[in-house]
Parts: sequence; C-alpha cells; structure tokens
Amino acid sequence: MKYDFASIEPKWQKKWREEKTFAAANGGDKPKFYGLVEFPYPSGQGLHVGHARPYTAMDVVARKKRMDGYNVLFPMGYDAFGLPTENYAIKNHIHPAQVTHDNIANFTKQLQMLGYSFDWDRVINTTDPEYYKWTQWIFLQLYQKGLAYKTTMPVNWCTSCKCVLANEEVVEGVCERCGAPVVRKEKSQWMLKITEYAQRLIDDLDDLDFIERVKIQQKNWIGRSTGAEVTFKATTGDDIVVFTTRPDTLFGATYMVISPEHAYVAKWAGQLTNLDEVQAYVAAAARKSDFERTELAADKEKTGVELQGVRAVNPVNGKEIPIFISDYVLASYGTGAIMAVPAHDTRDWAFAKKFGLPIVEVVQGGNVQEEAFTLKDDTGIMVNSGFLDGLTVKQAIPTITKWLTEQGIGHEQVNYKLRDWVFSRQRYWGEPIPMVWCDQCGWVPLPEEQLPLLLPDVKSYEPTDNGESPLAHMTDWVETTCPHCGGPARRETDTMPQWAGSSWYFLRYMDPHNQEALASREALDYWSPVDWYNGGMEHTTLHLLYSRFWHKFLYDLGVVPTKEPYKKRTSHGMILGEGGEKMSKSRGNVVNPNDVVAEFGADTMRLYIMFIGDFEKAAAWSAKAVKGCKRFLDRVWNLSEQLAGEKGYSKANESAIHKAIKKVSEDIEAMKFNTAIAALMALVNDFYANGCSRGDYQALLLMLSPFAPHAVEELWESLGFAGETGGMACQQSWPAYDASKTVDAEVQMAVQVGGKLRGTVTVPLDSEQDAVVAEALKDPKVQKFTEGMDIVKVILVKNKLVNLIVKPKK
Ligand code: ANZ
Ligand code: ZN
Repeated sequence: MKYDFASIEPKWQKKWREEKTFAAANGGDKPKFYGLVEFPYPSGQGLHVGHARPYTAMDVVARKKRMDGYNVLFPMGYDAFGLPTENYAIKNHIHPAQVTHDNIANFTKQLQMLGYSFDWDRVINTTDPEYYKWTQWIFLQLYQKGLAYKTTMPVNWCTSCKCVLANEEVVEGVCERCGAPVVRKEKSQWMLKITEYAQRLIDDLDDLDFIERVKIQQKNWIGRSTGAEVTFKATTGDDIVVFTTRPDTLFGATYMVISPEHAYVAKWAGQLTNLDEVQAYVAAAARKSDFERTELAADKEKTGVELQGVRAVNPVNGKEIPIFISDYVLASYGTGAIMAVPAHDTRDWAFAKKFGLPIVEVVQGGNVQEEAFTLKDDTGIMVNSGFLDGLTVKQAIPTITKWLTEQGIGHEQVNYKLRDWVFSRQRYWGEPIPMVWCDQCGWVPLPEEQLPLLLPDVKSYEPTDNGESPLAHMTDWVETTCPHCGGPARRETDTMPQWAGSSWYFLRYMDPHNQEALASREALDYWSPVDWYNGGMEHTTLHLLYSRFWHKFLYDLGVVPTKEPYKKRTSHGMILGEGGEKMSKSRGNVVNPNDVVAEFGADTMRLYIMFIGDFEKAAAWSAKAVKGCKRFLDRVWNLSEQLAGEKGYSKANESAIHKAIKKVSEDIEAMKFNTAIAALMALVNDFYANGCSRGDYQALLLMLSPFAPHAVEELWESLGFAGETGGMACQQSWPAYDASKTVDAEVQMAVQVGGKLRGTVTVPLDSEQDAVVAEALKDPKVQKFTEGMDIVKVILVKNKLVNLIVKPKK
C-alpha cells in the first residue's frame, strides 16, 4: 500500500466535517477544556506558515485533550474588519464585504486543508451583523457606565491612511500598517476608560498562568509609578504642580520644566519677554510625536526655551528658580510639569549642562561632574537637604512626603503610563458606533432594540480629506431622529477600531448563534474561562490587554462569571525564511502552506512545523528538514507492512513504549512538540530494530495521531483497528504508561584502577564507556588513585567492570 497523502487527506477531512467529529457540546459529564488560538485577519495573501505554527500546536493539544477524555472547545473565526480590506476595496473597486467574503472562503479552505480539528459549526465573523450587534451592545454598556466618552484631544494621525491611530499602532514614529509618518492632530474622539481598570489589570495577573514575559510586558505597558505631586508657586501667583518619583531630591531641584502644551504658556503670554521665541518652540514641538520627543531624542542634545519674565519658588528652600519649556516633558504624563534635579536625573543633567544651570548634589555618591547619577538602590544618604540630611533615600521619601502633605503643598501620588483607549476611526470598514448627536439632548445612545446598527452600503470608501469618515457623506444614513426627543439628529460617522471585535470573540464561540445575548449564561458558566490561549507576543499590550479590560467590565456587569478571561497564556516564536531572515515578499522567501501541502501533504507540514524547533523561539524554515519529516512518515507507513505478533506490547519494545508515552504526554502539555516528535522517531527506530507487534504499532499511531492525523486514521482503518475499537484513532483514549516500566534498569559495575578494585558505581544498563568513566571519577575512593595521573587507556566490560589504566602526569 502506497502512502498516497493526496487522496487520504481530503478523505478524512470530509469525514470529520460530515460527521462533526470535533463539534463541542455545551455540557455533559466530561470535564471541559477550552483551547483558543488568535483568529486570523482574513487578508488577501491567505494563510501564512506563521499561522500554521500556533494553530497546529493548539490542534495537537486539543486532539490530545479529547483523547484524555475532555469535552474540548477548539473554535475558529475571522477578525475581518480593518484597513487592508478597505484599502484593497478602494483600489480594486470591490465592496469590502465581498473582499472579506472571498478571503474568508480562501482561509477556510486552507484551514481545512491542514486538518485542524475546529468545531466548524461555531465559526464567527466579526463583520457579521449578528456578531457586531453585540460589539455595539458592549459599547452601549460602556457608555451607560461612563466608560465611553467623547473628547477633543491630540491624536496620532497617519498622513497616508488619513486615520487616527492608537499609540500602540505608532511604531517608531510611523504608522504600524503603512509606514507613513504620523503627526499630531486635534480631533474629537470616542475614548474608552481602560485607565479605570489599570490597577486591577496589574493585580489580577498574579493568579494567572501566563508566561512571565507576557506579565512583565503588560505591567510595563500599564507603567505604574509611585511618587508625589508637589506644588511650586510661580511668581505670577499660579500653582505649578509636578509629579515626581523622587520627592526626596526636592532640595536639588534647581529649575522647572513644563511641557510646551502646558496651559500656563498661553496664560502667561502677557508676562513673557521672549514670547516669539517661546511660541516658535511650541509650534515646533507640536509637529513631533511623543516617541520622537522622548525615545528618539534620548541621546540627542536637549532643546528648550526659558520662560523669561516668570519664575518659580522651590518650596523647601524658598529659592527662586527659572522655568523652561522643553519637549522632553510630555503633556500627557503626570501633570505635564517637572521639577528638574540635574544631579540625579540623566535628562535633567543633560539639559542643565547645555543651559548652564546649577547642579546640586543631594544624595551622596552622585557623580555630578561626569554624568547624572540615577540611584538604583535605596542606600544613598541625603546631603545638602536641610532636615533630610543624614537620612537614607528610603527614609527621606516618606519623610518629605509627610512634610509636603502637612504643609498642604503635596501628597503621595500613583501614576500610570497607560492612556485611555482611542476608540474611533474615520474609516468605513468597521462597526458603526451606535450613538446619535442631537442639538437638544447631546449624545444619545441608540436603544438596544435598534441593534445592530447596520453599516450602510456606500459607493466610495475613500476617507475625506478633512479626516471625516466616508460615512459622513451618507446623508440618508447620517440624518436620523433623536431616540430621546424625536427631533432631528445625526449619527456618529466614525467607526470602531480593529481591536473592538477581538475584545470579546472568545465569549461568542461559547454560544455563537444566540439571538438574545452575546452568549447564554449557561454557556458562559460552562466554558469560562478559556483554559489555554496561545498567541503572538505582538498582541500582549493591545489585544490581550483590551480583552482583559472588556472582560473585567462584563464581569462587573454580571454578564460573565470570571474576572479574567484566560487562565493560561503561552506564546510562539516566529517562523523565519530559509537562512534565518524574516519572511517577506521582497526577499522572495515566503513559504506558502499550499505548496508544502501539495508536495508533501498536510501531515508532513504539521509534523514539520511542530518539529522545527523550540516552540517559544523563532525558527528558520528548512526545505531539507521538511523532507526529513516526510521520510519519517514514510517509515511509519512502511512499518505497517511488517507487523508481527498480536495484541499487546512486545517484550522487546515494552519499556521503550512506556517511556515514549510518558515523554510525549508531558512534552505536549509543556509545548515541547519538537522533543515529543524526536521521541516518536526514536521509537520507530526501535521498532525497526526489534520488530513491531500490532500492539506496539497501535500505541505509536495513537501518539502520532495529534501530529499527523490523516495518515494515522488511514492506517488505523486499514489495519482493522477501527473495526476492533469501534472508532477513529482520534476518538480513542490516550495510551497510559506504567511508571515502573519507564525507569531505566541500573547495574552496579566494578571500578578498577590499574587492574586493582578501587570502587563500584551504579549506572544505567548498557551505559557507554564515557558515561561509566565520568561516573567512576566522581567516587572519592577512585579519585585517590587517579589524582595527578593521566588515564591512558580504558577497558570496559559492559555492565560488569571498567578498568582505568593510568600513569603519572609529566
Ligand atoms: C524629579 C526626579 C529626580 C525625577 C530624580 C527622577 C529622578 P516614571 O518613573 O516613568 O514615572 N517626569 C514626570 N512627569 C514627566 C513628564 N510629563 N514628562 C517627562 N518626564 C516626567 O518617571 C517619573 C519621573 O519622570 C519624575 O520624577 C519626573 O522626574 C519625570 F533623581 O522628578 B522625577
Ligand atoms: Zn434629542
């Protein structure tokens, strides 16, 4: 029988689909397991091998969990709103809905081609009105609770997409999508108050089984800082409030800096003697993004302008100090104003050097001549600091904070780097925001009965040049009546950002066809939380944080039963091109899964993508290694024609099988797929060497079935196992191992030095020479006779004795 993957694979895929082999039931006696992968954006390029890695991995886990006796939910869907589709639609004059439909059809074909055990009855599509009805519903709930609000703020504006970007979508000053420069622009935006959840988003990480680097990245992104707010008096009589994490250094504050956007710049215009210079600097700063102003400028010379005509007073020593504007102080963080302590802050030091400002050391050990000394520990001793002198930094911080509080000029303060989420986009292909503007009533939410608010058909999806959404042209749609007073009103024409639909999709899978709710309470109670979610590290600070926020909000509303959506989070490394470079069209090194499957079959593709290397690390594609995986499957296949002996494990293979079961079971749980496969390869070698019984082979097929399910089912059926067990291999129980049979037999061996018995060692049966010698040399009794000696020869009698021939070192 030939291994004809091209006919075998579609055959089993069809059977699984028709028989709904992998459909999950919302209930039952089995324990539940909900395994989740990030649903794809259905791009025109189709499925990438980068998708195949996490999808195959979770498919292996899901298939194994089913065999372990779990009721498994392993769903798939499409995150289909977004810019690339819209841009493609504009360019090719095809409706985005049509583009989406075609791309989804292609993705579905590809996912089925790879034999994934998704429950195809639960497929969701975020652009389906039946789906986005509930995205809109969640928005309305956020609005009712005061967590969605509209405000005018400077936003990141992509000059090419003509679209507002979230901070996270701006990478190194350019648009993450198209690479065009991003400028700042004032716009009225819907915002979501994720900051209200900042502390909970940090605290609740503790109980989660997330890989450490995900937790760290989320914490850093939220960026909690503890410090104090301190009020300085300006000579105008105004209070300048600063945020500092080092109130202990207050005596060293020799000047102040406020951000160029600070309200006082305009307020003090009349008093400033250098107003022109100040205004020119403000205008220049406005053109830069925060990233350019901070990260990109970190090593560059500091710039700024003194506000001549106004000064401030340091509240601890009464000294008058100058005030500057500089773009290294951001309007959006803390209070947008700082006290500058050049002796102990690197940026302040660079600035002070440039402008010839005094540098006063207040923590002993600060190297004020060469470079600012930013204290890393709490052991420094305060100097030049009045009543703080002699205290450690650790003591000085609470002391000064208490003093400031008593004086009524300061208090302890916690700040977060996290900003509220800019939730509107001036684009067509997104969820309409269900809000109406009435001149009489202001913003009025659409009544829930009117959901979904359908995205209207438009002729042109081009964003307008003034930055309004294309929907703004749709007079018929825009003009409506106020749900509150019945007067004339206008619909919101911005749409939701790409991240909306993915913020709750895992809930919809639990009950995807529900018409009354986003999912029934029973379904939510049964499946929550997601047991294991694998996805890309690049989604850590966006999708993963956003969806945790929405889930917590829904938890507070009583809609979902758990405060966190995902129990466990793991992440995979990237697949690189042959030779280790990033796959890209321009490099011409993109591997198309269709080609691999056509040439070698889906099972080889699956096996290879799991064998490619450590799951968490990046790995380079190797056509040669793909062939190696195909050869392994050929070997498995051909072995089926040489089976000898009946049921049960053969004596010769029994221990190897038990060991392999233990190893493969543990490795799949730990996502060490490559070593699991290596163990199966070794087992096949044993089978070829020792002969293979039907029972031996059956165990191999069961362990191989999550990785190469099509070939396994075909063999399972043709060898009659299906008849004997009454089901497919994927429906069998995962083989169990007997722990006592997995431990290696050990032997005691005599150790001689120069032919005389000097000790004994215990080593695994059949140990090779090097291993025995290494073990022998650990024995102090042996060491006594080998010290200062060279081992010139070793005589090994396997499993009995080792004799070390030595002579003195020269
Ligand atoms: C005085 C000082 C002395 C500071 C010292 C640091 C070291 P994190 O930890 O990131 O929260 N800062 C405050 N608001 C700022 C703004 N809007 N733009 C730029 N810098 C700002 O950083 C807090 C520190 O960053 C604050 O503590 C302040 O400088 C500066 F030896 O105050 B510090
Ligand atoms: Zn009204």
